[in-house]
Amino acid sequence: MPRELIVAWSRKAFRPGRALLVLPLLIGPPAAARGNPGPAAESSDATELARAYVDAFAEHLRLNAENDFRRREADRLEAGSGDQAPLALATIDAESQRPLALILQENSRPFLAELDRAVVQATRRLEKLREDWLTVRAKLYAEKLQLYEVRAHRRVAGQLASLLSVDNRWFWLFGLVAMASLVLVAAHDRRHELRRMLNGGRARAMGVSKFLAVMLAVLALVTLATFLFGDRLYHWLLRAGSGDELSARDEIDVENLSVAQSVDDRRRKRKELDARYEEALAQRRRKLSVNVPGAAPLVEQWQHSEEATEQWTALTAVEEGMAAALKDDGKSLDQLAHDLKDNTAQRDAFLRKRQWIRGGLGAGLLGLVSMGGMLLNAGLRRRKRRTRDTCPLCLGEGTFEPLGEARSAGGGHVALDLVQCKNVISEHPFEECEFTFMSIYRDIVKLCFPTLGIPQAGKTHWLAMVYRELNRGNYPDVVQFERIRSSSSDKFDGVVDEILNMKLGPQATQTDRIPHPLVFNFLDRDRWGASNILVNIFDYSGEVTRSQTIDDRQRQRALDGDGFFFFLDPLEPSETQAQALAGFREDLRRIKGIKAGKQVPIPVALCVSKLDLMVNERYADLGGGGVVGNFYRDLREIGWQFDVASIEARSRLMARLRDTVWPGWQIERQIDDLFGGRFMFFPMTPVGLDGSGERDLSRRTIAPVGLLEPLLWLLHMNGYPVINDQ
Ligand SMILES: Nc1nc2c(ncn2[C@@H]2O[C@H](COP(=O)(O)OP(=O)(O)OP(=O)(O)O)[C@@H](O)[C@H]2O)c(=O)[nH]1
Ligand SMILES: [Mg+2]
Ligand SMILES: [Zn+2]
Repeated sequence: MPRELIVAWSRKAFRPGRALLVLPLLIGPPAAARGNPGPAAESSDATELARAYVDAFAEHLRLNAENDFRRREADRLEAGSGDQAPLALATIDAESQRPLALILQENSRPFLAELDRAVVQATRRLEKLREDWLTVRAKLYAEKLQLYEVRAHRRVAGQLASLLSVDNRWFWLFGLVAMASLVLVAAHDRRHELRRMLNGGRARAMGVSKFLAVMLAVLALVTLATFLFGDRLYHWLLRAGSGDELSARDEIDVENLSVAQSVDDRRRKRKELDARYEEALAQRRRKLSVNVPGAAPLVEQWQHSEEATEQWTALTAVEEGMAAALKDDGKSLDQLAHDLKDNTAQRDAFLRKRQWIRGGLGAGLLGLVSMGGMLLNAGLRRRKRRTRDTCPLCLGEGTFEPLGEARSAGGGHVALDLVQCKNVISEHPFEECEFTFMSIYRDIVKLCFPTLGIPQAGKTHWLAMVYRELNRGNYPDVVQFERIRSSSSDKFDGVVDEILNMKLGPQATQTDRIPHPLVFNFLDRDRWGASNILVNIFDYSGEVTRSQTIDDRQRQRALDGDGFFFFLDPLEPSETQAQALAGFREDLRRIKGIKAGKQVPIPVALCVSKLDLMVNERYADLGGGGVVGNFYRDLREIGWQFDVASIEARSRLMARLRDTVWPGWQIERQIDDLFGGRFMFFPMTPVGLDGSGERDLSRRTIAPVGLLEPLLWLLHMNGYPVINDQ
């Protein structure tokens, strides 16, 4: 996607009104989720239960009959009685054996055929009976379950339970989807805050997003429960609400369980019996298969009749048992129908109430999501208003006044409205903020980064060179900086000119008023939508850090930033600087109202400038070797790339050199507790490393290194992804 498109999209797509677009999602569910409210709602459940019961019951009857049959047969066979025909055959003379066997076989055939037919018929009858019974039983269960529900619904807990019943799960799901969409919108809008949090910072103004996230979690939990546990949860709640020992559903389950158990029981018995029965059969077969021609088919016939008889016996037993059970169930059903008739009014009330509950649930979820949407909308609007009305210089709110009709009058130019902050900073002498800028920038989010550090640490020189580099487009591809003209940009044009052309270092920065910030229009290339913000860099005088107290307005304003450039001067001993850092830490804690042990989640870039002048210091060995020489060499090896790894490597290298430059000053320990590890050393020089040691700028080639890293890092820590993570 071309960048213009991304930018246009990111600006347009998140007008707060769009957040409400997710609402229609919720209007879908009633139609989708409207089930039949009558007994049919449970009937599939009841049918399942009934089928389980009927099948188990039939199995139980069958096993019972078969077991009986096998026991009897085993007894009989072991006693030696039974079909003696083949045995008798053996006693007859050889010639008559074959014809006689044939006659016997023929005689038995009609009986066997009759038996087979009876089995087939009984099977068919049984199938029909099973269907009938299943219908009755399913109906019985459905009525039972509903009667129980009707009764349980008289209590509040029962009504609450139906919120979670399976037929409402689509409501929950759609509610969840709608809420999730809201949370996504909120998360996208607050992505910088989220990243700031991930980077260890504290996100501001996340109230609404947190509320939405909690709602989402609750909805997700309920939805998951209704989908996973379905009616089990509902019945459990019904029972808990009605205070019964067993719910109707439990009773049914118990009944089913007991039949299933007796089936298991019979199966186990059957196994013992089978061993005995098979043995008796085998013995019998051996006895019969005497060496008589034609006896084999007789034995087979006998065995067939044995099996068919068993089957028939079992079928009749099942049929009888089932018929009796069906009759019983019919009676129970009549009774139940009677009960239900007595409860008609209640039942109607129950059905109506359930409809109302469902309607209420839908309305509740709709309300919840609309409320979330409205809160989100209001939050977005509030923030927008605050951004629009806050002066980046004095932080006054609602103090802008239009300026500039006078300017636009002549020349036919397009009028670019200016606004000016009329905030009164002090009464004696009377002073107004007077910060002036174009009104088109009012709506853009502004980040403020002050420069701190003792006088002459190199703040102004650094900022001037940063300004020059950014103006010349020397920044990484993933970002874009655009200068915005202001009084301070004019001033810095002059400073840059002095440094480069007149080869003069900057003048000491004055403390007469809060410095006007150097403003850059910054654009990142966030893949979730590019962001456009104004970066305000305030160049404070070193006096603000060294000698001002917390009562000074300048110091107060200087400590109110989204990140700090704290300059450390390697040419100055540690005492003053350690004190300045301690004072900074203490006053920041006081201004932000942070108790001891708590952290301010603001990043601090510890900028160590004047790298090139370290060679003249006492700690450096003459001739360029030693610690400082090694440091230069290692720096060169690491290089000056803009990625996390090399920024960290340079910071580590600087931390190692710290003990040489400022023996005994535990910088990291001094600030770690307050900033919770959100600091980094940035070795740099706005002049360059060639010709190290030479103070006269006219004899130096200007080749600055490490200028932009601290700025990019502060932006990165504020949630604008500009540094490569690999
Ligand atoms: N050689 C060299 N000189 C530097 C470097 N950084 C700053 N300087 C010089 O150090 C002197 C002080 O720099 P400034 O930028 O004015 O210091 P500052 O921190 O703004 O000082 P105040 O405004 O008084 O707080 C100037 O003469 C700079 O030219 C550097 O990296 N190398
Ligand atoms: Mg300065
Ligand atoms: Zn102002």
